[in-house]
Amino acid sequence: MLKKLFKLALATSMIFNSLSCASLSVSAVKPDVAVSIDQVSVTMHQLESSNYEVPVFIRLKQTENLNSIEFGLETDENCCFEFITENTQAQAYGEMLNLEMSCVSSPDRMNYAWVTWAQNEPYFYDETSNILLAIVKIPETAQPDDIYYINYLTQSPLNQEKNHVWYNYGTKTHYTTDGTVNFTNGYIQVLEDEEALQGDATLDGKIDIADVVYTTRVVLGKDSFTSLQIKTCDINQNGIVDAMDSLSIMECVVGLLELN
Ligand SMILES: [Ca+2]
Repeated sequence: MLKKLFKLALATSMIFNSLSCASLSVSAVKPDVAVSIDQVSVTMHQLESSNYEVPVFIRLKQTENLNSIEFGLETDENCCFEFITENTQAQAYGEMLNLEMSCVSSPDRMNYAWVTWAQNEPYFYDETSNILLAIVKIPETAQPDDIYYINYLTQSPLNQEKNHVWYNYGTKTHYTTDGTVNFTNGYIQVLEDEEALQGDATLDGKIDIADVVYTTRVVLGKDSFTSLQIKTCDINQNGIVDAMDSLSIMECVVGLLELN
């Protein structure tokens, strides 16, 4: 739960950082909306560290005064949407606008979500990017070179074909459903682990006292390693990380032993 809250806080700050105000423009031209789903690469080590949960951003950009849009998201049947942001706020002209986003995922179809995006403020002539965060859990059997697709859908939960986009024109609310949606599908690609230095428990590219402390905590059962960390810290290659390995890393730090 704490991890999810942290991810939410991180995503919220990214959303605020990515929002921008552009100049006013009023037009009767049919607006375009672009929905793009991130194409993400993760290493096996990153997957193990994040419990196979991968953050994916869904970015929505409007060119005119969009009122609302609905669309579906579907990922591989072996994956599920663990979490999708449900509400956020955007800043325009120095004011906060409420952007309501609700997501419905079906208990028997966890790899599917229906997104409803709407803004409370009816007159909004701005070019803005809005971002949804989805946490996609991929199977723990994932292997390097696996690809899990995340696709944009127009099919609603009731299996209706729906491409629902509402706009305002001028100063009167006038809804239409014939705008254009340009979409880019996303994916999660699994990569081989990067090479790590022997003894680099923290995987930060250098061997120092932090690696000794981390390894000692693992030896004492107060912390844990992923398989990549075990591989890189099992200095005497006896299959486990123990006090002898911790000592070897210490000797490396003080210059008594060369590990790499
Ligand atoms: Ca290190």
